[in-house]
Amino acid sequence: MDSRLYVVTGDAFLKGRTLESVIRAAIKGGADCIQLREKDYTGRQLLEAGLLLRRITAEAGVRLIVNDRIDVARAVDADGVHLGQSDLPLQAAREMLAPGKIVGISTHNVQEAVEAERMGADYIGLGPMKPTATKLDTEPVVGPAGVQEVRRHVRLPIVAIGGIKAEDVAEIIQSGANSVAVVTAVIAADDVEAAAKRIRSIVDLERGAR
Ligand code: TZP
Ligand code: MG
Repeated sequence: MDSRLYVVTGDAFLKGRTLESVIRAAIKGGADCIQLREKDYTGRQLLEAGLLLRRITAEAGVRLIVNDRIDVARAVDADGVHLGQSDLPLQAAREMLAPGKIVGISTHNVQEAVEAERMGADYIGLGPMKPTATKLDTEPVVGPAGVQEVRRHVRLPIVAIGGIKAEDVAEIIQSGANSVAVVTAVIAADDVEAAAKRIRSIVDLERGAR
């Protein structure tokens, strides 16, 4: 599952704007994968947000991934799910999802990354790249050095995450990540489209250079 700019939702950062307007702007700026991640939503709220995101991502030809909830992913016909180390195992997700759906796994070290690849993940999230206030229970910082190390052991697409700002992106891609995933760098930006565009252009530039 190749992506270049993977934007993860966070409704605490919408600043009174609608989810629809912010995600449309992110897509316009170059986001090519959107993850619905709202830890405090009820099932019904997730379904509603998922249906909205499915409509706008389908229109734009952008992927939609649902965090944690395989049931919600199925209900909104998302392209896949993103699962953490404590969520349902990859095999269970495969059994519940239609063939061809994407399963991404959060990883924090070489061992988890190798295991995710062995189990047949479509991509790995790897992080955190830097300290972040967006997720409170993060593992220790892995950083670009961690990306380099994991790159030596897996062939899977690596989506770097955690504390990433535009100025960090070049080094992360140079270290072997395929893509960057961000919440605040795009969602909390005053100009969401411009923020997405800036990050996307750095990813494109650095990927072209290798
Ligand atoms: N998983 C690891 S760090 C993180 C997630 C969801 C939060 C990333 O948010 P931000 O604002 O891009 O640091
Ligand atoms: Mg999870």
